[in-house]
Amino acid sequence: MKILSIIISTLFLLTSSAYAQKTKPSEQGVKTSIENGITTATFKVWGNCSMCKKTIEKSLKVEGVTKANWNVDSKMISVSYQAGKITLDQIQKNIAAAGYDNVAYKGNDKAYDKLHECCQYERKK
Ligand SMILES: [Cu+2]
Repeated sequence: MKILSIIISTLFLLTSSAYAQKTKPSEQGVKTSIENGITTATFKVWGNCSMCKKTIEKSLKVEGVTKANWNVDSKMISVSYQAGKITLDQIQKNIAAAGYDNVAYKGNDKAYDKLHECCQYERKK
């Protein structure tokens, strides 16, 4: 009986830690897939126009990111990266530092204020 309770508590710990990982803020509202060692994450980034697209994508011209494409219409970004070189969290921080709200972080206010008038999108609530 003691062994059984150890097994049950181990299972409980495993499932609860798996649950905790799934609900990390940086991973909420993010779809990821891995192919040939490259992770691709898709998530929402608030923004308006093609100038926003340039700014958002420029914030991801960093080591480890192999591709970044923000869609003006759907406001979804698709980022491909090498998980050993950069984390999803860092990617989302870079976008926020450029002034853009995203699923995990609110955009930096000073950077937002410096954006072109047409780029001052309606902020995430
Ligand atoms: Cu814009």
